[in-house]
Amino acid sequence: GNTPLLTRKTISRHFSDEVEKARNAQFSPESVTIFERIIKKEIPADIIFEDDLCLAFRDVNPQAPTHFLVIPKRKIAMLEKCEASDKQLLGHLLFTAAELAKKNLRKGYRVVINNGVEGSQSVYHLHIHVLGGRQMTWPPG
Ligand code: TR5
Repeated sequence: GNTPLLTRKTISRHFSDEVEKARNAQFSPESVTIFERIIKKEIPADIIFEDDLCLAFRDVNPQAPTHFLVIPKRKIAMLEKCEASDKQLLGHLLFTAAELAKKNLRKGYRVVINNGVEGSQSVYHLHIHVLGGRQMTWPPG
């Protein structure tokens, strides 16, 4: 009857595609992620900033009118894998996010790092989300 369909609909309302992706994503230290391929320019991306240490590009599936990612060129799989020697790099990523947001998100913005399965991380190359251009709500889902 209709029950399985209803169940699926209910589930999809609770768990978005992004969460589903995150639940299926596996952290594996050796695997090459899509973001490494973007850094090497093997795959196109809408790059808005680049320097020796980091790359910023627009999210392909934006969750706000402005949604871009700031990533380190050196691979750190996830926030929990960062080490004391990464402190300066982490600061640089956050500073870069703020500099880029300053340009056109004058009314405010949200900065997010998803870590691991329950944090809904789907790409295992550290990235800072910057979202803006609409009113954000709290708490995030
Ligand atoms: O869920 P987490 O925090 O891991 O975020 C991963 C983000 O990467 C999501 O917001 C995706 O929409 C985004 N993403 C995934 C791909 C991609 C991308 N952003 C820009 N360009 C992308 N390409 C070319 N390919 C992707 N698979």
